[in-house]
Amino acid sequence: SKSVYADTNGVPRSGDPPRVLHLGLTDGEIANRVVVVGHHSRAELLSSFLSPEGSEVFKLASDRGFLAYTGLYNDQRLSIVSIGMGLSMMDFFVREARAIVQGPMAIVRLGTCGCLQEWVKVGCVSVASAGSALVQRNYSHFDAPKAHAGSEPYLISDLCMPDAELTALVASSLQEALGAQKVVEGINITADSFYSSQGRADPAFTDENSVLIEKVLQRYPKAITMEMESFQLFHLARSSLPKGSIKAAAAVVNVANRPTGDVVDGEALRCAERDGGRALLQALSKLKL
Ligand code: R1P
Ligand code: URA
Repeated sequence: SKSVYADTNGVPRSGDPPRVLHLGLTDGEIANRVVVVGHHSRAELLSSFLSPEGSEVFKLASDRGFLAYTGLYNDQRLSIVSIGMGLSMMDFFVREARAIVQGPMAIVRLGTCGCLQEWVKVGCVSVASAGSALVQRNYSHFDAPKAHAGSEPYLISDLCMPDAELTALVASSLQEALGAQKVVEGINITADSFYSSQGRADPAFTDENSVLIEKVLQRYPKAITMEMESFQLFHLARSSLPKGSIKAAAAVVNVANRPTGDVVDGEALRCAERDGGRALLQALSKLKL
């Protein structure tokens, strides 16, 4: 009988042509240059800037929640992929995309985030030029408190850096498109939850996170943004083989100012996604790969 998939100890594929399991894509269906986003509506919005290679822009929605578009921008082949949320989805995306693309890759994330600095207005876009750190719930601290007495409830990692050249292109392209006053550069914090490890209060769980944001800012006073994927993208890009074969950068729209409680309105978010996203397509199309 036909197996569900082959190569279970590697990067499994199924079907004919053989498709990677979760993205549902096969060789050549996405480009070496990718804008990766969290929300399908953001991907759809940006896909309107692509022109088709054939009769229409390539589009594929996988049964695991990924949505990919491939077409041309400035005569360069480019993809826009929506992955959903969190460290695992970014891991699925980077690994399975790497498996179906030949040669060097450049990946830029366009996300949304909460903002840790009072002075950064909602609707601004922040570039993680100074790197990203991961904040993880320390599971053993909660599950085996006696064995782990005195341990920290949250683990804060060292910084992981993006590709400097791609990041500089992304920052200058965003400044040109949005105006310099709308673009901020600094450190990103990626968290493994929207809730506990982002310091949100939830009376339904034991989280021990009332001083978490304070601790993060003590270690990284220039931390500006908090979201859920950029660190994983940078980490996997740096771990890719041959070394340096994936270049990564990340920009995020500030949708919520945590110190002031301000939140962005729908129209301002849509504008930042549209104009910011187009700026990222522009930056990617100019990069020498
Ligand atoms: C949480 O609401 C989601 O929004 C942010 C976070 O990283 C997380 O994925 O980014 P996206 O809007 O790109 O999904
Ligand atoms: N996305 C996040 O992960 N956190 C926020 O506060 C807003 C968007």
